[in-house]
Amino acid sequence: MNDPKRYLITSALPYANGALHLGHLAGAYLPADIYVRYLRLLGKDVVFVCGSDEHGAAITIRAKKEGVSPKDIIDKYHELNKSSFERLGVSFDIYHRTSAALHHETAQEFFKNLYDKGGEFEEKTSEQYYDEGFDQFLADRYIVGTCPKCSHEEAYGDQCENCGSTLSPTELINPKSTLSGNVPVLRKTKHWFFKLDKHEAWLRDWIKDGILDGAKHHDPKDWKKHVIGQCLSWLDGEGGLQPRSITRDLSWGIPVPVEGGEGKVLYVWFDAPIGYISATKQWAKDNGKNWEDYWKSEDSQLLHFIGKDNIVFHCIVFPSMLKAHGDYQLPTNVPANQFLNFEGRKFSKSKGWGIEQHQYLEEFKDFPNKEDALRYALIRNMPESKDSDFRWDEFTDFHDNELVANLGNFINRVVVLMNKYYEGKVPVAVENNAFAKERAKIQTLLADYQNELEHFNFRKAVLTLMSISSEGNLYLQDVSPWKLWKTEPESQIVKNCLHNCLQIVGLLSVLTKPFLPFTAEKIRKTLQLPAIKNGDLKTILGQWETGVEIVPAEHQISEPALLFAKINDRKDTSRLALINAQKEQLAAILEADKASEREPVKPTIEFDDFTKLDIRTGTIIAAEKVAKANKLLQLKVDLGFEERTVVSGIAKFYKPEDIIGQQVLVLANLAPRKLRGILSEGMILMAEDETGKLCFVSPEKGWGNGFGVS
Ligand code: B3M
Ligand code: ZN
Repeated sequence: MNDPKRYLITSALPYANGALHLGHLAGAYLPADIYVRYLRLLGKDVVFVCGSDEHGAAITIRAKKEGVSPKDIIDKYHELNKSSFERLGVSFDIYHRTSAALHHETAQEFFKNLYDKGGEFEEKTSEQYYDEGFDQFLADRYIVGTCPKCSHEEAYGDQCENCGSTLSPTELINPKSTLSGNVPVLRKTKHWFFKLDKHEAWLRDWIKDGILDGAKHHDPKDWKKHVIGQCLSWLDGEGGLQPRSITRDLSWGIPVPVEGGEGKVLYVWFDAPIGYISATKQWAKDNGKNWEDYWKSEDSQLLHFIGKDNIVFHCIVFPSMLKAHGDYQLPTNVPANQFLNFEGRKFSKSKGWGIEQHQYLEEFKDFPNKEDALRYALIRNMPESKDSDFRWDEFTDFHDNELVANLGNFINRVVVLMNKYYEGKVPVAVENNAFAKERAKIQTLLADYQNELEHFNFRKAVLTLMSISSEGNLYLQDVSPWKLWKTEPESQIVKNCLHNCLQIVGLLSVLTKPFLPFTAEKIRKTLQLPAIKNGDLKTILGQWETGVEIVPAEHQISEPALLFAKINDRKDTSRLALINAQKEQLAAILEADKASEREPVKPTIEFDDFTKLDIRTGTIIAAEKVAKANKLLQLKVDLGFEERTVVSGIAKFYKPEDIIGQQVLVLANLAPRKLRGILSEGMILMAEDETGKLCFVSPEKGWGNGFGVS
C-alpha cells in the first residue's frame, strides 16, 4: 500500500441548494485540491472527483420557498458552485451531478445489489410524521420543533442547528410541519433499513487498528485523531450501531427500484456517496479509462476530503455499503477538517455573516491575484485539527507580511536585478561552493515540505514553502550583490549569487503550485519556463539534490510581473478600502443585532390595557433569602398605604442587606400568588442592562411611597 499505482480523491458533494462560503472551501475543497496538485506534481495517476448533491429535502424546501421547481434550484446552484470552484483554482477532474441518469442507474444498481444479497437490508414498518393537509409523509427536514437538548425552538427533525445534536423527528417537542404549519400526525409506512449493526465488528478493527479482513489496510496513526475519536464514539456509543433507514417517502430523488418501493426514493445519504462512483464512471467514459481500476483495484488508494459533520457517513456508513457490496476498496484515509468560523461567529446566511465564494470573487474582482490571496489566508488558518477563525485583519497580515514581503519580494528582487545586470540572461556559475550551506538547508526544507504534505498538514507545508523563500531572501541579503556590482559589475560573486537565487525562484515556481496555482504560473511566465506539468516536482527535487540547474545558464527570463500588491499601501488605498468595506458590513450587522434585541417583541396593546396596571412607588424595608431557592428574595415593601410581601427573582444580583431603603416601582394590583409557599402580593419592576443583570427601576429620589405611576 505504500506506493499505490493510482489515487482516487473525492471532496464532499455540496448540496445544490445554495452557494458555498469560505468555510466550505477551507473544509473540504481547498485541502483536497492541494493534495491532488501535489500528487500530480509527483507524476501520480490521480483522479479528483466531486459534483453536486442534488437530492434531499433541503432542495425541495428551497424550491417551495422560491416558488420554482427543484430542477430550477439545482441547475442554478450547480452552475454557480462549479464555476466558483473553477475560478478559485479547485482542479476537479470532473464536477458531476447526482441528477444525471448515470448516477440514478448506478445508485439503483447498488441498492439492488445489496437488496438481492439478502441479509443487508431489513424492511420495517414504522410510524412517521404525516401532514394530513398536504397528504404526504414528512421528511425529517420538513418538521421543526423545540430541541430536547437545548430548547432551541427551530430545530429540524434530523438536527438542531443551534447545538448541533443529531435528532430524530419524534424527539422534537411541539413538532410542526413546515409545509402547513400544522401539527403532524404519526402514520405507518414501510421502509428499508441498512443493517449497520452487522458491520460493527469489522468496522471497529478497521478504524481502531487499520485491519481489514485480517490484513493491514492502513496505519491508524496516519488518521486524524478527531476523525477516529468521532468514529469510536459512534461505535462505542450506547447501543452501538443501529440499522439505518435508507428510503424516504418523497417524490424528489431516486426511485426505490424494488417491489413495494413505489412512491418512495432512496435516502439522500444513501445515494450521495455513490455519486463518487458515478462521477468516476463519467470521467472514465470521457477520458477512455476504466473506472474500476480506481475503485476496485488494490493498487488504488481512495481518500475522502470532507468536513467533520460528514465523518460518520464516510467512515462508517459508506464503507459498510462498499464492504457489503464487495469488491470495492475502502478509503485508506478520511482527512476530515473541523469548522472554519468567520470573525468569531458561525457562518450564517440568514444573518449575512460570512462571504460566499462567488461573492468574494465579485467583490474583490480588481484585487490583484485575489484567488491565491484567498487560498493563502485559508491555508494559513485551515481548521485541520480544531475549529479556526477567518478574520479580515489576518487576511491582510498574511497577505502583506508573507505573500508580499517574503515570497513576492524575493522573486521580484531577483528578477529586477537579473534584468538590470544581465538583461535577463542567466549568468553562468563558476566555483559555486559558497552556496553549499544554503543548498543543504533548502534540501532539508524540501524534505519537510513533502513530509507535511503527505500528512495533510497543509498549514505547516505552506509555512515550509515560505521558509524556503525566506532562505532565498536571507542569502540575497547576505551576499548583497548590489554593493559589489557598483564597483565590479563583472564580479563572479554577483553572477553566482543571482544564478543561485534564480534556482530558488525556479524551485518556488513549482513548490507554490499546490497552494498558489495562479502565482506558480505567473512565476513560470516570468522565468520563461513552460507551464508546469505532471511530475515536475519529482524532476526539480532530483535536480536540486544533484545540483542540476533548474533554470539553466544563458536562459533568457523576462521583466518582473506583479505577483501581489500590498493591501496597506499609502499610495494606493483601494485594497485597504475593500477590506474595510467588508469589516464595516460586519460591524453594521452586529449593530443591527443589538438593536433588534431591543425591539418591541410583544403585540401592541390598547391604552385601556395599560390603565389596568396599578403601578405605585414604594420602599424596600426588609429583605431576606428564600430557603432553597437561590434566585429568590423575600421583600417587605412599604407602599405608603400598606406593607406588602413580594417575592422577587433578584437574589443573583442583589444581597438582601444592600437593598434596604431602595426605592422601587411596584405593580400593586397583580393577582397574589404563592412562590415557594410564600404569598407574593405584587411585583417589583426591574430592567435588564446590557450584561443581562436586573436593575431596579426607581422613582427619582425623595418620592414618597404609594404614589401612582402613569
Ligand atoms: N451533501 C452534505 C454536505 O454538503 C452532503 C455531502 C455529501 S458527500 C457524499 O455537507
Ligand atoms: Zn439543540
